[in-house]
Amino acid sequence: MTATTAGPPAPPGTGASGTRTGRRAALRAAASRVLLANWTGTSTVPSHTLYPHQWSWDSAFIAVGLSRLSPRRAQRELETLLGAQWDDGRIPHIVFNPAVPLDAYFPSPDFWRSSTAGATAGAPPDIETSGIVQPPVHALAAWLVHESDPETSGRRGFLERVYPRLTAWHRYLHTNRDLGGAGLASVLHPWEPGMDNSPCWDRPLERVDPAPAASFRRADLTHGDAADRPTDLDYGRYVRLATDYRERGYADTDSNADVDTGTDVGTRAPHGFVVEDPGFNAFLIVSEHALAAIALTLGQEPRPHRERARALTTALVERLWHPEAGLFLCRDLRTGTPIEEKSVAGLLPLLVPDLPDDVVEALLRTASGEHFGLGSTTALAPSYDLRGRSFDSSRYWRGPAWFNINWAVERGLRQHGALARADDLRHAILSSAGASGFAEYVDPRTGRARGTTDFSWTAAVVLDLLARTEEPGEGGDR
Ligand code: 9WN
Repeated sequence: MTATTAGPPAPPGTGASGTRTGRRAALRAAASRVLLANWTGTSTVPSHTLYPHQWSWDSAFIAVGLSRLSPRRAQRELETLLGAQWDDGRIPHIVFNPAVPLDAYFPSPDFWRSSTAGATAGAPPDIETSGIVQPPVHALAAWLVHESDPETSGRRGFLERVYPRLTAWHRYLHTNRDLGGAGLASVLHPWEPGMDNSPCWDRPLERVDPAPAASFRRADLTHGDAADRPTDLDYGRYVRLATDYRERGYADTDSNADVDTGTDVGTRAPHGFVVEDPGFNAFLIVSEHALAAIALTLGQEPRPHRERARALTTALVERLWHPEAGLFLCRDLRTGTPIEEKSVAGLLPLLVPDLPDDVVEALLRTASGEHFGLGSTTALAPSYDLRGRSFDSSRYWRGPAWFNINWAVERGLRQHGALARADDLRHAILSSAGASGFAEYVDPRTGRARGTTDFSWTAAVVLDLLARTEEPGEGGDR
């Protein structure tokens, strides 16, 4: 696959403004080419080689970037995804393209069997999807897509169409997925928080019996370097958890079971893996605020969304904040204990607007401290603790820096008034994304591209950040 090399934009204030503007235009053109090439006619693949279908949270980030190119296409991206929503409200993490051969990606539709195994949970009969979910970035994305061009959005009735589906999605998370009983949404598979092989999952996964290696065939190693990807043992466990969920008809709780067995979740939720993740819940809170903004625009009542966002914020701090660690930690609901690993997911609550001041101050210190090194030893936030015993600068979510996550951290820094740091991070994202050929992820110390290139959300966040960065004559909207 050809890397699209735009070259980094010149640092702020250097060189002739014409040169800098020219470089920004080249970067924008290169990012646009990636998204146009990855468009299938109704949605965008993350990568034609490694991920040849539609992914849930990818589409949310992609829609935000697409809105800078074509608001109509951005709306279509989200509406295609929402078209595969289940009757119980869940938005599946993959919507399969029937034209793509089964062996192009594993687990394929014949593994998930959503239209049959998921029928009781309300899976659509005519579209094949996975049965698990991904972080709820969608309402935030819908709001940003609307904001980028309110006129087209209003004319097409975009918010009217997506609002009921987005509220159903949140209702699913607030009810079916409140397995800890404190209001937070739980994840049932390491793919659900989007950070598949994070060291946070090592302990909870030890309890899961891996499916035998001979029972499935990975497709990812055909396109990716094994050193950049999860191990076979990880995959065996992913397959076991997904198989068990499918065999239970993708039911989130077991209504026949006794309620309390001493752990956080008891037997109500008979899943091998049940975790409260701060990143997943931070996106849920921000998206709940976005639903309030959407409701207000549509002349509906925003208060229930605001109240839910407030209640979730309180639960997030009470359950997952750990002052001695200086960040939020995941909570393993099978044991009722925090997972003592520092993941960038623990910094993502910076996205949440009304956190206590001492929490914000501690998060800002942790982001630039020895564990994440943001602005000191690293230009982009790594996915995992630089000093952690499982840190690996190449392997997927065990260290590499990811562009969607850094986009979110940038928003969080800006929101909490750390403007100079947000500007530096914005510049680092633009520079590294272009120089790496829009890599899926990069080594946080060297910036070397890892995973695949021409990756959609990397291009998308570039388009969004370029549009937000004011340049004389370009009409940015910061
Ligand atoms: C499993 C598509 C997805 C991202 C995830 C990322 C990776 C899939 C995989 O790719 O996960 O969902 O096959 O490894 O971890 O965040 O949404 O880009």
